[in-house]
Amino acid sequence: MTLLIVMPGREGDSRRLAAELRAIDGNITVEIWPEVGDPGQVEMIVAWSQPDGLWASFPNLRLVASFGAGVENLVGDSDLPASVAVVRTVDNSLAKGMAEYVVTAIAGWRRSWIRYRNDQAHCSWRPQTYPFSCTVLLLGVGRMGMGVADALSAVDHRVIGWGRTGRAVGDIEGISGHEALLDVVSQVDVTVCLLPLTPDTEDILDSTLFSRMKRGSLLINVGRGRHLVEDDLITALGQGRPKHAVLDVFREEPLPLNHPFWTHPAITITPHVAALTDPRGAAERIAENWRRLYAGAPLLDQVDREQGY
Ligand code: NDP
Ligand code: OXD
Repeated sequence: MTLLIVMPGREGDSRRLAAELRAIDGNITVEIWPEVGDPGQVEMIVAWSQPDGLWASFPNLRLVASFGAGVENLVGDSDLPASVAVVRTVDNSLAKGMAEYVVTAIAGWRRSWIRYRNDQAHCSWRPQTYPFSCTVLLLGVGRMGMGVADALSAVDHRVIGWGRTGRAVGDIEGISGHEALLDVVSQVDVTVCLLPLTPDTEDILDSTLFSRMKRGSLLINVGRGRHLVEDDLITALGQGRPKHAVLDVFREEPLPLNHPFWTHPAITITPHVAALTDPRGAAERIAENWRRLYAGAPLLDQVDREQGY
């Protein structure tokens, strides 16, 4: 029985994950694609950006683990047999990394870091005031959203969470439904997209939403590029709703050289690094799911393939 790692373009992570898995459980046979001994022995695959048509080579595949939180490339793959279970790999460091990113992005914007950097270049001393209260709307209050909410609450931001079911968690006010979203977005200083990409959430950051945003507000997209209608954002930034966008994910990655986002003064770009999966923490979760697969026990972080997340 073999556990195969299929992460083209992430050779360093693949090697480190394989080493961590072997250290945790010497009985697991770990291979790194495209080096596969006997495809018939492969029962579990850890995947990220897998090539088209991969699954057909592995007739005895039972479980696929995403090397991260997002699973849109797995649940959206009609070639993946329905009998194969899908899990996410979400260790604590992923949510902490996301919390750090969002808190940093909001602080940098509220506290004028870009302006001070420019002022420093001109030896210019120009103190700015900043708003003393801040309300943040999280689109998605799952594993990432909860970590972000805790970190924002710790610095006294008010947090509102928009989810499919709209349940309140801890101090977070919970809402659901598109009308409620359009209503609340006009009252918040920052909107953060932390949604999974599904047919229901694709293109959610569009002109309808932007037209209802508070003038001068900040948009952060750390979900997926396909949540955002790019042309709508450029028009909306021209109208100050939102005033600035921090974008970590894009429809095409890497962002093409000639893309207008690169030079837009109201857009801050990071290269899909908001939260990185740590091979060590991931290996613990993956090895546990390997054990559970053979014990017939409930899997960690199993995805509802119908629901899409
Ligand atoms: P979870 O599955 O834990 O949470 C998803 C949340 O989205 C839930 O609150 C869910 O609502 C809500 N949701 C799903 N569908 C809808 C809908 N149609 N309408 C309203 N709310 C909806 O996911 P995670 O928090 O772990 O991750 C979220 C996403 O973050 C990932 O899928 C990935 O795309 C992105 N991500 C990006 C990273 C980066 O580096 N940029 C790193 C890690 C993740 P409910 O609670 O009601 O079910
Ligand atoms: C993830 C990501 O989904 O890194 O984990 O985007």
